[in-house]
Amino acid sequence: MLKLHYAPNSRAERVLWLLEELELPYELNSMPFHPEALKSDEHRKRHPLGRIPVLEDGDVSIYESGAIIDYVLEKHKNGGLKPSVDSPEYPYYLQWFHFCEGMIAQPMNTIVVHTILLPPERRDETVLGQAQRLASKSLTAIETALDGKEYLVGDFSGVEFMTGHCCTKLSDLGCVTDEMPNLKAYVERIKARPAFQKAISTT
Ligand SMILES: N[C@@H](CCC(=O)N[C@@H](CS)C(=O)NCC(=O)O)C(=O)O
Repeated sequence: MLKLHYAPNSRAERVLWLLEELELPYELNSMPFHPEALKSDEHRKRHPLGRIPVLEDGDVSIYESGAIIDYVLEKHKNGGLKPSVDSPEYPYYLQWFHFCEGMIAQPMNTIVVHTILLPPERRDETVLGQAQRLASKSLTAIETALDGKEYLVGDFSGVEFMTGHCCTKLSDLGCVTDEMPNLKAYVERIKARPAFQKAISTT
């Protein structure tokens, strides 16, 4: 049985959404998003930095959301929800899959820190502005890529659990503007999926 170590409103939603979308049986260890749980000795044995998500599958215990998603698709979906290596779409699948942690996650974290987590007197407008500009450039690239398309690479694919999930979070943070109609529709399309709704409402 798969076991997901999870906290609400975090990257662990990506994996929960995937498991729900694939209708795989799983056990959920939902932890509070708090150092007491995440930095405990017990959880540091699963993840040396005390982070989530972590997925256990028998003797396997793996972290990094992208690695987990790729692992589950290969191991439990026989490579489904991703183009085959020979497909012309494959390089773009890899590109958009990695765009999430490579380009969007860092400015998104900074925006969360400087608009929500830090008390107002410690927020830095310069740092926030830089992050917002980088996020906006990345979102504009996605907006262009979505022209005439419902999903980033062919039909609904593994990319959505990564870059698609980031887009929903940046939309919630007010970074998806009226100048990004393709992206707005994409976010709505993702948010309408029952498996996504189940994942984001799980506490
Ligand atoms: N690149 C990692 C990032 C993992 C990560 O930073 N997770 C956050 C939640 S979104 C976390 O556990 N933060 C707790 C902390 O920083 O103490 C991944 O994609 O899994």
